[in-house]
Formats: sequence, structure tokens, C-alpha cells
Amino acid sequence: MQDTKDRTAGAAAPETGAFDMIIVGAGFAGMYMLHRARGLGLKARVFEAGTDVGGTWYWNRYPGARCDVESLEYSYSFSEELQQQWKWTERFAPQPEILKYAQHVADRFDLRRDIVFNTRVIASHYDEDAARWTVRTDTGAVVTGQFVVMATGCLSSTNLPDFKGLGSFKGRTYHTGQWPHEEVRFDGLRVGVIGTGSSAIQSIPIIAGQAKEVFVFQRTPNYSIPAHNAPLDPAYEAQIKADYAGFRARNRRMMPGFGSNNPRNEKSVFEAGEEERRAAFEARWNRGGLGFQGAFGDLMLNDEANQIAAEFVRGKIREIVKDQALAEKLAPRQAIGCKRICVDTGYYDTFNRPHVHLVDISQAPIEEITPTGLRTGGMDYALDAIVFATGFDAMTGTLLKMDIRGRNGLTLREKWSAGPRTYLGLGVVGFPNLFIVTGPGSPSVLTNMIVSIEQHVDWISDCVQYLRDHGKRSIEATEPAEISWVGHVNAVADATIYPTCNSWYLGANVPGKTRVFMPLIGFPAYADKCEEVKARGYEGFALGA
Ligand code: N01
Repeated sequence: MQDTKDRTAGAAAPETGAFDMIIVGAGFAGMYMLHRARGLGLKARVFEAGTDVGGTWYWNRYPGARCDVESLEYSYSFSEELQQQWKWTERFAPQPEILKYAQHVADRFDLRRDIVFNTRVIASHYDEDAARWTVRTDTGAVVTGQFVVMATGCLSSTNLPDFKGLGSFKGRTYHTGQWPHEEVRFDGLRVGVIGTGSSAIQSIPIIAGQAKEVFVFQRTPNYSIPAHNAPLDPAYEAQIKADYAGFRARNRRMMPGFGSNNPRNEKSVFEAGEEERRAAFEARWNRGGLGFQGAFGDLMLNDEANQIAAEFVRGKIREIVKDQALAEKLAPRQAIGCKRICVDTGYYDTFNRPHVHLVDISQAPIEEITPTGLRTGGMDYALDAIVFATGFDAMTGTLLKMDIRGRNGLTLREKWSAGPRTYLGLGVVGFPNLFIVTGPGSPSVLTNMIVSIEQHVDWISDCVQYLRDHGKRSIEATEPAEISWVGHVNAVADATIYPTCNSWYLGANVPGKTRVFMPLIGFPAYADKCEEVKARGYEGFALGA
């Protein structure tokens, strides 16, 4: 069971006052930002909606939740002692272990004394004369800060579609992204799971292990690669820890900021013969995980190349799923990797179980949630519990829920009404001294998030130090820099197959959300650009005295 104890008890953190830096969120980004802020001698305060640290790993407690980046990589690199001493037990860490790790970091670096839990930031307004932000919370706290850092995560605002009759259901309902802290069991129940993204694909095999019947309501099938998860190999761990810094540095030169132990094969799939292709795909399928996408260099650049990889996975689905009509329903048609690839343990095989049913809702959407279940395609499905694995209002949802107002009262909602606009994903014109960690326009969700978080927090820390050293009190992205950056992010995406399907990268999963490809593809070039901007005295930003 998780440690769900309310750690605010006895906390000395005041909820009013003036700070150098206000940090919103105590996930991996907020925790590291606080640590670095303290190192700079800043008076910092963190506000966190949950009762503990951990961010995404605090909220996403659904059965089977596990990271799809290997544990020796999905961890902080800023402390050699920490990375040497912490012991992961599995190749891909399960959610409870990642949460324990976050709690360990909070204790080890004594972070909690500056974090106010159970407190959601609802507004942040900039006062141009004072060059300070006033931040308000749902507990009535009003504080000011010279800098505000939005460490609010990319997948922190759950998406619950507005199904007709939603409130009428008499059974139990859950959203994977807001899972209860108590153990949830489905023994003897008829369970409906809506969605077939990563959260569903991880949880369905576990739910099927308990429930009497499972109905999976699938709008779009997804490609999933087996995790082949296993206890962490001590010899591999020792090898990595013998040169952990070198391993981290090599990972930072990878496109997604991880995977130097299984780098992308730069060769074009068209340069390989049938046998070589098969062997390359087989090897990556057998190794497991997201590295499958790196079997050839052009899989994400060329639709024909992509479909060769896609067809390999469809073939695997046909091999695993015994009922071939069902296998065809589970076989995706969109480009592989266009929606984020899933990593599973026994997902497709679960559909061989007689009590697990796939309901294809691609042609007939869910009409209504009823008191006893749900109706789609003119059929009523009787359910005792519904699991909404319907994802997130990604990258912008949490930021836009807050009332953020910059210079001249400009709201972030107005500013981003046609989609998010940033410079480097870090700063926004009209919003001085506001930094976003892994914001839209930065590689964020296309990378190992912790690598991106550390890179952003280090950059922000250096920037604040620079401003102090040079007697500047404000920094704001300039219009030309922002315009050119937004163009760059779009141009990079348009050269790939990423924008060709309805993914949450585009905001396509949330009705009414502007369709814009939000993350920047490619970590190393991005990190180099950030270093260049810094070396040129924060080129593209205006610094105010
Ligand atoms: O959410 P999703 P997720 N009616 O958006 C369906 C990370 N993550 O929580 O594809 C019916 O991927 C929707 O259908 P469609 C990871 O980055 C990582 O699973 O829009 N269905 C889709 O099938 C991941 O990509 C891990 O047609 C509706 C599903 O709901 C991201 O989080 C684990 C619907 C949502 O899938 C999000 O994953 C978990 C409607 N009205 C998550 N609306 C790791 O392994 C939506 N859907 C680390």
C-alpha cells in the first residue's frame, strides 16, 4: 500500500509572505527546482495540490502503472550519491517504487519544509511596477514572488469526456489519472474500461485478473510493444553505476534523451533487405520497450517506412490473438509512434481470455452512460464499475485552468487561444519572470521527462543567477524570438509523421482544443540551443533593470 499520510501535519511553512521564487507543483520538476533554488540562496515556496510529493506518480496509481523508460535512466542525475545509493528492483520501475523514490528524495534533501501540500494555485498575476507576481491558492493564501516556476507537469489535467448521463451511473467509477489511494479490487465485477492508451493497456491485464467480465471500449487501437520487464540485472546495474555520469551524458545525446544502451539504427529501412528488416524488428521486439521505434532511422520520417514497422507489429498481434477477427480489430492502422507507443505486459494476450470483450466504438461512439452501464451502437452493456482511461488535457490543460495574467492584464488563455506560444518552451512574451518547466515548445513528453526536467531547471537556475549577477530584475521572451521558435517547432514536426494522426501531442483528444503539435522533436539540438541562448546573454529575451 502507498504511504498516503498527510504530510502537512506540523508543517511550518507559512502561507503568506514575499518570496524570491514560487514553484507550482512538487513532482520531479518542482522538487529539483526547489533544491536548486535553495542552492542559489533563494527564498522559495512550493505549492502542491496533492498530500505528498511525486506529481504524476502520486496521482496515477492505477493497477499496473509503471514507467516505460528504464529505471536506471528514469531517475535524477544531479546527485552522484543519490544515483549510486538508490537501488531499483526492476528494469521498468512500478509506480509505488517511483513514488517511494520521490519521497526518499524529498527526505534526503529536506524538501518538505518548503512545500505547502493540499494547496492548489488558482491564480498568478504580474505587477509590472513591482516586477513581481502575486500568487493565490484555493486555501486563501496570497504570496508574492519575483519568479514563478510552473512545474505543473505535462499530463496532470485529466480528460473526462462529457458523456451524456455521466452522473447517473450507480456503480463505481474511476479515472486512471486520479486513482484512489486505497487498494481497489474488481473481484466478481463486470468492469468497463473506456480508452486504449498507455494507462488502459497497462491496467487491463491486471483488471482482467480480478474481474468477472471486462468490456474494453476501443475508439482507436494502439501499438504496444512488450516490456519484457524483469528484476534488475545486478551485473547491468554495476556496469552502469561504474560510470553513471558517462551513461547519463551519452543518453543526453540521444534524440529522446534516453536509450544509449539501445541506440537508434540510423540506416533507412529501404536499405535493408527483407531478412535484415525482420531481424532488426524481432531483436527490438524481443528486447522490449520504446526502443522498437529506433529499429531504422526513417520510421518517423516516411510513411511507407513507418508502415513496414507497423505491419510487423500487426503481424505480432495476429500471432498473439487467437481469434483473427478480433486481432484485426486490435490492429492499429495509423502510423506507428504517431500516438505514443505503449509498453505492456500481456495486453494483447488478455483478449484470448473468454471473459474479456473488445467493443469497437470507432463507428458508434458511446451514446450514453446509464444507471446500470453504458450504451453504444444500440447495445446496452451492464457494468458494476467503469474505468475512464481517457487520458489528459496534455501540456496546456493545467496551466490554462489557472488564472495567469501577465503584463497589462493579458491572460494566458487569451495569449494561447490559438494554441500555445512560447520561446524555447520556457518563456512567454507578456509574462516576465514566469518559467515553464517542460512547457509546450520544448521536447518534454518526447523525451525521458527527468532528463528534460533537469535540463530546464538547470537552465532556469543559471538564468536567475545571471540576472542577480548583472543587477537585472526581470526577463521576458521577445516577440521575434517567440514567433521564430513557434515556426521552428512546427517545421520540425511537419518534417515527420507525428502530425498525421489524432494524438494528444496535437490536443486532438480534447474536443474543441486547438490542433497544434505542442512538443519539439529532438532533445540534443534543443539542449544545445538553450546553451547557445545562455552563452549569448539570454539571446531572444529582454532583460529589465
Ligand atoms: O491517455 P491516452 P493515457 N470516447 O490519451 C480514448 C503517458 N503514460 O492516460 O485514441 C471513447 O493515450 C482515446 O481514444 P482515441 C504516456 O505518455 C505513460 O492512456 O482518442 N474513447 C484513447 O484510447 C501516454 O501516452 C505511461 O481515439 C475516448 C484513450 O481514451 C499518456 O500518458 C502510462 C474518448 C486515452 O488514451 C496518456 O496515456 C500511462 C471518448 N470520448 C500513461 N476520449 C507509461 O508507461 C478519449 N478516449 C510511463
